[in-house]
Amino acid sequence: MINVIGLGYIGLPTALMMSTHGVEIIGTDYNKELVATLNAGHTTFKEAGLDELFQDALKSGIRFTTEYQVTDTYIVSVPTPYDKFSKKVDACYVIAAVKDVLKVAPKGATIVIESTVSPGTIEKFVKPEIEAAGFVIGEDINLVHAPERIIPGNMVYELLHNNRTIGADDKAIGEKVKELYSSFCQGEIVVTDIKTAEMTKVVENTFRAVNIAFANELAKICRHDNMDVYEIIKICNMHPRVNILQPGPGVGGHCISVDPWFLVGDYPSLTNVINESMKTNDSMPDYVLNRIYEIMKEKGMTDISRVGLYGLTYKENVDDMRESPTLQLLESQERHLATGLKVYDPYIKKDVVANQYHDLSDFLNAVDFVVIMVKHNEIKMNMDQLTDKIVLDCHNIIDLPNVYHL
Ligand code: SAJ
Repeated sequence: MINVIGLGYIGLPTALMMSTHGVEIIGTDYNKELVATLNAGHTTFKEAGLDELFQDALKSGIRFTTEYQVTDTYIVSVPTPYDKFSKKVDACYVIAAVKDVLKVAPKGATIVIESTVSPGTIEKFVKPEIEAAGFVIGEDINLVHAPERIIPGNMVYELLHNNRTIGADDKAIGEKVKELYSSFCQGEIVVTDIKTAEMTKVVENTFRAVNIAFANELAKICRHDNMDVYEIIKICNMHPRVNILQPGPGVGGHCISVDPWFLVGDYPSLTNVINESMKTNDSMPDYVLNRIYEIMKEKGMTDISRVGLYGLTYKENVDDMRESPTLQLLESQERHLATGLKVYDPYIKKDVVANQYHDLSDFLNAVDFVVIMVKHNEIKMNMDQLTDKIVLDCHNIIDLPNVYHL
């Protein structure tokens, strides 16, 4: 039996996937409300295919509880935020989960950490906890790092098909855990050591952050000299060895906007490109706010309450708002002691910010100027409703004349 600790965006789908592939699973989370929701037969977030997977896992016998189980294998998938001041990874949730596991784990148990951590975190912070509890690593407790790679919006497919990395300092244990993940994973599974696995995960997300920053910087250069960044990227990408990403209103989510900071925090004098890239991405919500101001001035608009932000989530077609550029923009607006921007997102049913709408038509009736912050399919399908609006399209998806861009 496997005890999956942490039933959030990664732990829940992973637990469900294993359960539907013949592995006996008990999911544990300290959040009583979350466990109650799952036990009442409901998932806790929206994701394509998740509800079906959940129902299948229930039939396969998955159970959810707040209690840690006595078993031989634990998978820890709890959040790893970064410390806003030092930029270093904050492994407090991982450490707390491991400590709780150690209270019940029998000798010989394996703890697999899925949470993203910076290179050396397991050595520096997790191993000492295990030793302090009186266990000998490699004899009493085996440690493995198995970072996930699934993308919100396509999690179920990617869980099945992505290649994976297993980090274990004891090769035989690595192979054993590889076998466990092979129960459902159809991709290639590479076994390496723990520190290499930690680094690969952070590097993958850093690669993307740096490349998005490059696209964002190009958007700024092109705006400055009145060039079409999208046309330029399109042409450049016809070169066989060039593949530029797309500029946007900022980078959100819990991965690409967070993980690269771990490297900046740990290697401050060696991370110039990464540091500048993160600052470039973080500057985008403010840049959009400035574009709104410029366009309002050009159009002779003075009433900010006639401007609406379309989209609150960190990216399209998900209900996840973590580190969302829209929230960053609203915070920046407040810091400038201004308020009044209207907001709407089809995926956010609860009131989370001021002046939030829950119906597209009501929202559009209330504004003259729409800023496309997120490219949800809904707005692509309702483009005709924007013909009489001023539009700032931060994703180049609205095919109408008179649309402004980043
Ligand atoms: N974005 C751009 N321009 C682009 C692509 C993305 O501005 O060309 C923005 C998006 O709008 C969004 C952010 O970047 O705000 C991140 O979105 P994403 O869809 O690229 O990635 P995430 O954060 O949802 O998921 C990433 C994935 N990592 C990589 O692609 C290297 C995923 O595979 C990881 O599992 C996940 O992080 C994670 O958990 O680490």
